[in-house]
Amino acid sequence: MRFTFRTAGESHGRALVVLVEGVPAGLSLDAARDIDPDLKRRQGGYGRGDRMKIEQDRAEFVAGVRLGETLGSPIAMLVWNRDWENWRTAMAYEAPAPDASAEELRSVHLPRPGHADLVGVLKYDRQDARDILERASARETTMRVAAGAVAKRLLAELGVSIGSHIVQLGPIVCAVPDPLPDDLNAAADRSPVRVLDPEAERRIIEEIDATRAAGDTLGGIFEVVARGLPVGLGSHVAWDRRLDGRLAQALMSIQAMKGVEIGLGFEAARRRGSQVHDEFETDTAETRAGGFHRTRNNAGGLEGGMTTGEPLVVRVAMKPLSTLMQPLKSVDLRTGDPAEAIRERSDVVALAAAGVVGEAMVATVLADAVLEKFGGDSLAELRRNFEGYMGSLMKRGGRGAGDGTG
Ligand code: EPS
Repeated sequence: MRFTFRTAGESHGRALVVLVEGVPAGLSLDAARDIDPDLKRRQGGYGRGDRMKIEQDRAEFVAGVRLGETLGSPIAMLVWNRDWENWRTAMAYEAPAPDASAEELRSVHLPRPGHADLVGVLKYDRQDARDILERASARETTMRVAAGAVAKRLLAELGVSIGSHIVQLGPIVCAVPDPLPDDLNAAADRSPVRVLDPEAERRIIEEIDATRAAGDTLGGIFEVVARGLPVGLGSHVAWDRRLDGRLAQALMSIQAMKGVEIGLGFEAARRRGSQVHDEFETDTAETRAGGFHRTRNNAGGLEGGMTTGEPLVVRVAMKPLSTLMQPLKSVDLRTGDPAEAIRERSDVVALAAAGVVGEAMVATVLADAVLEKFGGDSLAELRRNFEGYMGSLMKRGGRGAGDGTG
């Protein structure tokens, strides 16, 4: 059994949908309790545009859940776009009236540098870049977050929790407390820019205001941390089973992400081995890590493409949003003449939201790795398989070789 999902939906279409497969039967799941809080977190953050005043994303189940529990069947969810009311003509499913104007259809002929607009119209042979940007829009991440919330619910049953925070916005680097707060999301969500450094928070808000005034945009870096993972998710035996690669793919697939670091990341390349690798000690209290402890976690919770039992720590770099109110040079697709890119309503920065999307993508990869290792058609079966593995790890009791009975 594997955890997979597929989203569909255009930014100003009628609704966004997602189909989630692989969730075992018997998982308690409630949209208002388990999905909507993350949808709301994704809509927040200082620097978002006016669209977020229109939308109040709420998930509705349309399949796979009955009487508050999963059935083991595909789970289908839907979020209505409230803005659709304002886009009924431009985003109609039917062919337009012969006299419909480009304005009415909100056609886009001035592609934005950095966006999917230009390459998309060439590749898909479209005249109107709206046919591309509606799907390329990060509004799609709403349903990634919905799928991720289901994955988080499943992982929580095994004692795994996932949180995120912002570590850099534009040029401003945040101090990161060590250790991180136990409830990372509760702490980060108290900040309008989801940082754990009040001094940096003040400077970040100033930077966002100045950037907005200049008609420009910002990016930055967020960090996702997953705690409570058992040792041994993923595998060293095949390239496509290595968890580091799977995480990087999932995170890089988020709109506007340009880099992924695990643990020390690029910094490891600048140091000697002795300053990088985490030494081992036995520690029977470290049950999730199989009775071993690492003196530090530079590896970010992964060795050989497998979880170590230490916290998983991943950082992701986001480029500045490509819709600028002070537009960059472009070309009119109808004439080939030089022009300014369109000024669609947009955000100045969406990094706080991106961190929530990052949590969701990490959750889906980890849920998949859990199902790959432990399987089970029901939650009870998954739990038995998980506990059997944890029990046999503890029989080894921090010894390098098992006694053959475990
Ligand atoms: C986006 C442009 C803005 C953002 C949108 C992503 O939307 P609009 O064009 O409707 O103002 O608000 O993000 C969301 C709608 C969202 O839910 O995150 C874009 O072009 O990518």
